[in-house]
Amino acid sequence: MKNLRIDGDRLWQSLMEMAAFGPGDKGGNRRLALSDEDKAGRDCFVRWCEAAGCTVTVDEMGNIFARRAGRNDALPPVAAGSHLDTQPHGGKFDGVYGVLAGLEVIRTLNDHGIETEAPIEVVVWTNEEGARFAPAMMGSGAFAGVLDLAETLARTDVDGATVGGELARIGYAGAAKCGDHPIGAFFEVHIEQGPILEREAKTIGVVSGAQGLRWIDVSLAGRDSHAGTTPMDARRDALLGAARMVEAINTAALAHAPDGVGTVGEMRVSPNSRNTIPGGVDFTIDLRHPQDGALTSMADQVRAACAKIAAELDLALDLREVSHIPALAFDEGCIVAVREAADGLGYEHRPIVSGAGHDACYVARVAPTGMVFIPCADGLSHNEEESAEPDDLAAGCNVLMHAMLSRAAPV
Ligand code: HGY
Ligand code: MN
Ligand code: MN
Repeated sequence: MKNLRIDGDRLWQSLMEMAAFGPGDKGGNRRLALSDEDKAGRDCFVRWCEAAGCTVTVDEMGNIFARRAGRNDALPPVAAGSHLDTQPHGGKFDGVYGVLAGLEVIRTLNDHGIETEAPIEVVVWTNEEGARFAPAMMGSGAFAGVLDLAETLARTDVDGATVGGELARIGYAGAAKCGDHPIGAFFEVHIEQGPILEREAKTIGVVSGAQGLRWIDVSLAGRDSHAGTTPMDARRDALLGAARMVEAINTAALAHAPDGVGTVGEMRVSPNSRNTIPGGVDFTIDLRHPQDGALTSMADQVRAACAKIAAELDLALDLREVSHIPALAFDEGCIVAVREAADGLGYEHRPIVSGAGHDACYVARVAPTGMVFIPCADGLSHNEEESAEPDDLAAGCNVLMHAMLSRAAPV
């Protein structure tokens, strides 16, 4: 069994075929959650899994579970998985790699006629990115019982479409009860989305945990008025307030260096007319830190700064926390399984904490969970130029397979 290897060419080919669904303008992908492009990718994945002999079930949140039977189907499955949805300017590997690596494990076990005691599953979690519908990691969050299902299905995008309505429209409003699906162990393989593995020439990151995350939505209300006739001291300029708050958020992150990070990624200005002083601005805040205490301190500093700026400019301020995922440690047994698989395969590896959020962060609440990282070029992700080496993709998939087999007991 220890000489078992996946088919790296087939894995690469499947990644390139999946990349055809929702191509971006610069070689990456735009496959927003529950869009027609996401449906096309999902349908393709389901076809591939059924062709590999899997039975496929879909739950109320659109999470897809492709199951390869084990000798004892009463045992909870050992699962791999990630997400197929992408950022608006996404790459070909973020999320997709974890899904198709899981399928490649199943295809390899089929090729070699290997039976396992426990079933093997591959999971596609709905809306990991949170780009179209906030919050992120929505499907896995509802599965883990952290996000309320009804509230999640009612979340809307900027055009007012709801998660539930879009799931029904693309045919993935499944019958299975979300969360009523025991998992024996879950492993997610993912590109690092940062520079460490590449910089240190390590093939595998043995992920010990993930940093904490807070997402806050901000609405500012001033007063629309004429850009030419309104004196400077008579304005209630919401965009001026937002600009100062963006600077304050950056200052709060830097004040918690070297690990604190803060970003304003989305902003909508109203009425967005060049000769009207903006009376309304909505924007998003993304704060992260490996220590929860420091993350809270950053958030407190940001809230205080926003309140002060709003008062100075006579703006109404509404702050809404839409997501708070505390820093977490993965299951020690799964971490060891990943490390021992990397050792057994002879890959250079190092322990690493994830800077990004992942579905594994929520699944870890309900099942023993581990992650495997591989390098990506320049540590770049959430960018169409995201790329990874075929050999690294194959190495991560081999580690995934052997870590899974260590828990699924091949017979
Ligand atoms: O935001 C994240 O960390 C993930 O890529 N959705
Ligand atoms: Mn991802
Ligand atoms: Mn991502």
